[in-house]
Amino acid sequence: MNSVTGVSNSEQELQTLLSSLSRNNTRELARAISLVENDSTLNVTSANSPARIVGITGAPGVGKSTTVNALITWLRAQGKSVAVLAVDPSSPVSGGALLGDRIRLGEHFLDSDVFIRSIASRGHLGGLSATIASIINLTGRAGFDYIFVETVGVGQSEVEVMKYVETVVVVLAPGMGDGIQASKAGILEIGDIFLVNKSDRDGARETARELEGSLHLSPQPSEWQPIVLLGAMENSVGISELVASIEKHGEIRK
Ligand SMILES: Nc1nc2c(ncn2[C@@H]2O[C@H](COP(=O)(O)OP(=O)(O)O)[C@@H](O)[C@H]2O)c(=O)[nH]1
Ligand SMILES: [Mg+2]
Repeated sequence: MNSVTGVSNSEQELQTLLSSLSRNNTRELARAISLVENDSTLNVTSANSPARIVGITGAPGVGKSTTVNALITWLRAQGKSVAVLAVDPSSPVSGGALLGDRIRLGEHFLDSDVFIRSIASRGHLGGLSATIASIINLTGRAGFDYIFVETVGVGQSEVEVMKYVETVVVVLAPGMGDGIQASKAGILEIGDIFLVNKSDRDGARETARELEGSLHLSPQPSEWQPIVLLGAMENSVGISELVASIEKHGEIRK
């Protein structure tokens, strides 16, 4: 704490970093994120960034990270810059799941237009929500075209995190009882786009059909009807449809 201004050292450092945040200086972005992560009194507002902010959620193993990887590859080919925030609300330190993601996303680590960051929550639910909002805003201020927020699973914390994105993509896979899991967690209500991944496996079409059935049962918001897509993200099958749907939803949200 500065005894004259009453401003904490981390607040001061954050203000300095904010004035120079850019895509070309991800070291400063990373530092700013750490400050916000470690001090829940620090808040960063959005500053109207043009970034598309997209949540990727779904049960473990359905292929969320594989989907993010396919999205990065596709968007980079279009010259877009991409940030990925991998949120693990349950773990105080980055666990095995995120380590696996790191390896999978490894091919993008040397690309300066790709920023990948794991976010582990040290606090409780409310703390995480405030923190994730600030971190998304920081990343937006750094000027990325796309910000993907990937969660590790489906649960109340994930639903909470998805309040801070514009477009929610729910990933499911055949034969995992995900539909049931997702509906229990309240994920079905918040999804804008449903991706039934692993369409190379048996049962994907059935899962998509069941999903469409259950979506029609819930009351729909007016301007956007949730859509169900099939894909096999390991081979980027269906990636152009996924990007097109994300774009379309983004335009409606503007
Ligand atoms: N058969 C098949 N497997 C996939 C596909 N996409 C991902 N997987 C596999 O599913 C597993 C979990 O993927 P991951 O992206 O880590 O899932 P996450 O836990 O939701 O992030 C990995 O072994 C992937 O290789 C796909 O399109 N088809
Ligand atoms: Mg993952």
